[in-house]
Amino acid sequence: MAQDRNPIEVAQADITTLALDAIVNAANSSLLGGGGVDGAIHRAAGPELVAECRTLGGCRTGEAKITKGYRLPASHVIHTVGPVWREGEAGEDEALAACYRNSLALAQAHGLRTIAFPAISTGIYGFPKERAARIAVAEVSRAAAGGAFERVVFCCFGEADAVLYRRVLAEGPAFSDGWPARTGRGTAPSGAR
Ligand code: AR6
Repeated sequence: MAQDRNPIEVAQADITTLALDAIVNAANSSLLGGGGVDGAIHRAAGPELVAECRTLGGCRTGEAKITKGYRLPASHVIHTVGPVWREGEAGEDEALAACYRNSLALAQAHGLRTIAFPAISTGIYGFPKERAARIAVAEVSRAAAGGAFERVVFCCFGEADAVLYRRVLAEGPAFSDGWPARTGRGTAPSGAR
């Protein structure tokens, strides 16, 4: 389907206030709640959320699972588990990319067209923020290029994160497979293709 407008945007907000088809939760593998954005989402959704999460059997790093949104303005929550940062030597980049890919695929499989992401892994899990933003922008740009989404929001909690995401988006996604070079958008890494 042709895309009339760029569906990707940056918002500075508390993700629990967004009325979209889905918000993404940066969860842990138990899916039973925690601190950070996970705690905020569970508090705002109410106890029905953890009750549904208990039926899901947890979630492995990089994977994603979906629940209803209960008392949230968002109709669904997509729970994904980001990698804990270990100096970049334990496959963290690929695991983080998988969080975005699997969350978007799950949304698409459920016919959800508006979705917001927090900056997964960049809080308690310690993933460097700019490196994470580049991975997020690359994966979201790739998925959104197919026209499956009306809105994909990078929901930043602080102003510095919003500034970072706007800059990374303006620079364009860079893929190791040279994808932007094929479409003439963004900057392919030198030597790609
Ligand atoms: N809305 C949007 N973004 C938020 C909000 C909010 N209400 N609250 C925090 N952030 P974190 P992680 C941002 O620590 O690093 C939990 O205990 C925050 O500023 O929530 O993936 C889980 O149960 C940061 O940019 O998630 C796991 O154990 C981003 O959300 C662990 O933390 C992610 O920070 C996951 O750690």
